[in-house]
Amino acid sequence: MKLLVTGGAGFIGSNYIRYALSAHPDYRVINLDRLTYAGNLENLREVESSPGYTFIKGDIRDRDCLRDVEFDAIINFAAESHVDRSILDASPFLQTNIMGTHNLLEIARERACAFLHVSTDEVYGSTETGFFNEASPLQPNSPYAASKASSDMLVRAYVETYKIRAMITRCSNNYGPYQFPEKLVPLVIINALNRRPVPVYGDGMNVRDWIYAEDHCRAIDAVLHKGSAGEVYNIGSRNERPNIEVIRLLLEKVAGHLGLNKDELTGLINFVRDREGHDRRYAIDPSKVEKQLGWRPGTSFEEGISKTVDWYISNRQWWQRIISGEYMKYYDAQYGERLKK
Ligand code: NAD
Ligand code: TDX
Repeated sequence: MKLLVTGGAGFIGSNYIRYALSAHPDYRVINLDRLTYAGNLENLREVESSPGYTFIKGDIRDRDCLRDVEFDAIINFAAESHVDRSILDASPFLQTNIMGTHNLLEIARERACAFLHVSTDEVYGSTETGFFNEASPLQPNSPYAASKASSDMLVRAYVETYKIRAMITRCSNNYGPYQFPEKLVPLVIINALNRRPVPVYGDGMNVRDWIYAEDHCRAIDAVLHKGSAGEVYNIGSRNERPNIEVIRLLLEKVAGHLGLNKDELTGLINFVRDREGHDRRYAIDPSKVEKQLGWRPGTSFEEGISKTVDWYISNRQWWQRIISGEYMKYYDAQYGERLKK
């Protein structure tokens, strides 16, 4: 299997590449990534010299960068992924998430290869009650969610019109190693370690459904191998929590590491102005992927949060280099010269 992974230098993509190369040593994985602020080749240090791994610096909006590259399937992780940034400026979200996906769909059509599009539960919008299933209407509320919903619609249209072999996964909120520190979980851990205020949007009672990234990666692999063309699969861990509960648990774990009493860091909690259009609750029903593909999450929330806090504490250099901007230099040092030859 020769797999093109787009956005493989980001959080979930890099977790997937590590997982795929260890679960399937015969795989060839080509990582195509534009290395935006969220792309970091330091996420892939463990695998960068594996014979099965190749990196290409390229943009999913540019058809030419894939002209001479062969592959059997595409997994599309590449995206602008942060809701707050989409509120400040939607344009890069529309460019990459919609136009970039369209470009990949054209490539999948031309080459008749399989296409797995990694989407999000945010496309369904917010609900106070019940759970979204794969047939629920798409009601995106942020520019980010609208761009992902648009790309999902394009995938659907290409399946219907051109009969391409595409599938869509819609996953809930991920957390785990290598998540960029703009997202809630790493932001809380790092701010707590630095004894800085932890911003809580609104009343802290917005609910998200949390999944450990490695579980998401296993689900993607299951869909790649056992999923049916044209289908959508919701992926989630049945693990809803209000933000404030997640934040308190993280502060407790960090306090434990620092040898403090469990409530000693709660004074860092700082309620701030709410996010515009802040979705109140995300909740998906993952029974289709469970029943049809036999996937189950393997990591409980308590365990996953403990592992994640441990990881950020043991890998301070990784996030300190992001905060200082040093990580941006890694590409040139590792690949720049080699690629010029
Ligand atoms: P991320 O922001 O950490 O990584 C995105 C990666 O895409 C980066 O490496 C970036 O350099 C790359 N990229 C951006 N624009 C590109 C372009 N034009 N061409 C090539 N590469 C480009 O994101 P993530 O959290 O790892 O999310 C990965 C995917 O999973 C996204 O499609 C996202 O919508 C989806 N998703 C994320 C979550 C979550 O909780 N993080 C949940 C469900 C779905
Ligand atoms: O500082 C913060 N304070 C806060 O209260 C941040 C960064 C977030 N929040 C809240 C907003 C959300 O209710 O925490 C919740 C989680 O926020 P994010 O980490 O920004 O994630 P979210 O907006 O839920 O979107 C995420 O999950 C779905 C990913 O970023 C998306 O890429 C994915 O599709």
